[in-house]
Amino acid sequence: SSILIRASSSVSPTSTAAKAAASDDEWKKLGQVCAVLGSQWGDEGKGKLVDILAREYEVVCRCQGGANAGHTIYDDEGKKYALHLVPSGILNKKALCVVGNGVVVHLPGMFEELDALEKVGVDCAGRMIVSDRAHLLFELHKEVDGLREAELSGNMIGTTKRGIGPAYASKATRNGIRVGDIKNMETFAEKLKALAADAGKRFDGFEYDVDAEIERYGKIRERILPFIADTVEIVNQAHADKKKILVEGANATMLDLDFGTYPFVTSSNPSLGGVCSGLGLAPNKFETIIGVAKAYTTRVGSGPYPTELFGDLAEDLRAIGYEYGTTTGRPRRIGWLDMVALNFASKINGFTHLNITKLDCLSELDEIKIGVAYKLQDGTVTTAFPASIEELEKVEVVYETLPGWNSDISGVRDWKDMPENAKKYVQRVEELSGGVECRFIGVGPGRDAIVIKP
Ligand code: 2SA
Ligand code: GDP
Ligand code: MG
Repeated sequence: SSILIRASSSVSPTSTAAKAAASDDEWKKLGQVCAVLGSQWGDEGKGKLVDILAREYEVVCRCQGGANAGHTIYDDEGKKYALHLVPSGILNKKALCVVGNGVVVHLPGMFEELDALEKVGVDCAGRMIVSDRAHLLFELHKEVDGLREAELSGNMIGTTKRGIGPAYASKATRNGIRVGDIKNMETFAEKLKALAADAGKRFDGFEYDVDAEIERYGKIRERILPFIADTVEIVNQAHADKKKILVEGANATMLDLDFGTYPFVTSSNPSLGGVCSGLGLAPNKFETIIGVAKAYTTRVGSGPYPTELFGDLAEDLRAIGYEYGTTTGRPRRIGWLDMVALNFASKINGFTHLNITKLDCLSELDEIKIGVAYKLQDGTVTTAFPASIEELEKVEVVYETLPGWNSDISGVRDWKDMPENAKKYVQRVEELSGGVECRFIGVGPGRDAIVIKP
């Protein structure tokens, strides 16, 4: 798969805000360690913010998930990049990119991604390291992902079929294989055979040429060795040396294995707990935790979605926001902003700031709704996010309606130039979130299309 998908004509070269902001003190106030996390069901625009912030950070880390993530970035020339496993800091030449221990790594896919980046002129050599403790994701995990989904037939999770769940299952079962294991090909081969035999016992239709895979990894071995590092030591040393560390969340809190709409979730913890355990950096080191939230919501895959929209409005928003999966191309489901879910995510992660993205996509609406509470079947109105998906499927959302601004804001770069009703929308989100500051407001896909709220 090509990383450079197409040059976009709609994105202007970096000009005002991002450049000015990069030298602005605002960035410095974000602290030495900053995490950018998804607060909804993914695809909030984390990649874009990480790419912008990466200019000010020396180390950019992924901590969980794998190539199920799809982070889209436009560079200064408007070239589009879709990153999956490689941290979005790769476009900043000065940043060291770290793939932490909590990530599940498909090595052939990772090298494909790096090769595609090199091909379009992104120099990756010596700029990325991979944790020796990270688990390897093999072709067999993808195969099992597909077989499990097929078994679920009508109740499919709607995974990305990238083998994520099965790879984390191997890790938890304790028969997984770690990146560091590739140093010894003899024991590596034994472990892979045992892993394949295990899957063969469980699934009738399991097809996997383990010998061919061992041979493939024998070849990959030479290439991966220079990447393998004790990232726990390196990241903590970087911290001790006062280097600035940025964390790129993948997936999102509502897809969290513990806090999301289980079982319609991913198999890692995209919330702050997973960041700490997936990197080996202690919680008290995190000064800034930015929750990224679309001004509306989207979801790919199955599962309850209280504020989901259908019909013309959903279709219009899908078209305006180009809401299709970055990894799989699947159309995303669309809904109103859900403050019950957002406040739940804020509680779990301790958001210090919010980045409201895609506010420009709401510009044509006369009225904008925000879900503020759920009415349960017994009539109780709650602002707590229910654990039970049966209950969630039956909630009635209580909405607040705000007037639209009926003007294009994609060219706005300064808060003072924002239409009054757009300002009111952002301020209302801040109020409803209990005062979490909406520092960043996305008004377009390009690097420069960001407004920093004073
Ligand atoms: P998986 O593959 O086991 O992690 O799938 C489990 C659930 O998690 C959802 N999931 C995602 N949701 C939104 N975006 C994701 N990344 C890609 C993107 C998705 C794509 O950026 O667009 O291209 O389709 C992502 N990854 C996992 C998934 O839909 C399941 O609901
Ligand atoms: P991520 O997974 O959170 O990094 O998000 P994705 O890259 O999967 O999806 C977000 C999409 O929205 C991408 O196509 C981005 O280019 C785009 N995007 C991000 N922020 C904005 C914004 O403020 N406005 C618009 N119109 N598009 C945005
Ligand atoms: Mg995405």
